[in-house]
Amino acid sequence: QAGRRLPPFEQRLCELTITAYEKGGAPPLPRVLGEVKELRKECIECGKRWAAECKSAPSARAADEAQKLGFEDMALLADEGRDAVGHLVELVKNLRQVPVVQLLVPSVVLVGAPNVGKSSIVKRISSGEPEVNNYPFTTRGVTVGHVHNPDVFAVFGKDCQVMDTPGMLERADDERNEMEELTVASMLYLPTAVIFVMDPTGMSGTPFPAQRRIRDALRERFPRRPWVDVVSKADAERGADYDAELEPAGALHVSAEDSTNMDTLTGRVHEMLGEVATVLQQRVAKVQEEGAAGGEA
Ligand SMILES: Nc1nc2c(ncn2[C@@H]2O[C@H](COP(=O)(O)OP(=O)(O)OP(=O)(O)O)[C@@H](O)[C@H]2O)c(=O)[nH]1
Ligand SMILES: [Mg+2]
Repeated sequence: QAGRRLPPFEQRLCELTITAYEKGGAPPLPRVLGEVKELRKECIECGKRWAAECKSAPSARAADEAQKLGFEDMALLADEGRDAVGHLVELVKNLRQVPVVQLLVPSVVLVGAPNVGKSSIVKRISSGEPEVNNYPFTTRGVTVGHVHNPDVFAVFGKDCQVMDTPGMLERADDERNEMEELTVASMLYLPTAVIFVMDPTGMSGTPFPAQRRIRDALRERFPRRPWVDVVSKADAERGADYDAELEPAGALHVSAEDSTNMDTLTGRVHEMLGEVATVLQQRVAKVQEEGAAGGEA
């Protein structure tokens, strides 16, 4: 319920956390909430009943006795509801672990199959030491760093975010697991540019042609996003399934290991952040205008 008042990205994170909690064997949230609501009602009724009993007791001693029985009754009720309340408490713990990302600063996300070198690139292009965010619904940490862009800073008063995503696998959208849902949600709801990373070495475990198909499917879904294609691990040998023909046009060959083309990539990142900032500024202005118009009406 409350989730519906959150910004869409955070709403999605809540949903994914709840889904993962239910998948872990907990009963469905609506049932838990129903049980807790019922328990609350019963507790209030029980309390009122015994309070009335105390009030109309013929003697102080009888009132004491009624109070004692009332407490026992309440304790029984609380015991009956222990499981439901326990589930709710556990879920709240999980929700509190969801990391907070800035929703209104220009960001760059690195997307690609698992193990292609995304986090290594985040580390190379971030200023300072990136943090690792852990989401309750995926076992993969998400590396979050920052890039200082003076123009963006002048407008937003904040550094831009650079983060990797938990990775994409090749399969249909309706089969995506939570780690992929998080990747898609980041792109859908955050003001992002994209660095798509493909690993040509065969070390990542996803064949090069499959990586290209993942890339094309995503590009088709987000055709206007500021985007740069990157082929990683330029310092290493190409794998058997690598085919130069399968590289997206204009792909940048980089290495986090020996810094090949890291400066060029950083330059591209700043350009893209500028583009994202422009779009974001327009969006913020529009929301403010609508807010002002709403206020006058
Ligand atoms: N030779 C070489 N190896 C690299 C390079 N970048 C990353 N690696 C290696 O590739 C592996 C995966 O790198 P990560 O940066 O963790 O990849 P990732 O895409 O973030 O992986 P996940 O978060 O697990 O999906 C690690 O063993 C790295 O050491 C590179 O430029 N050259
Ligand atoms: Mg990573």
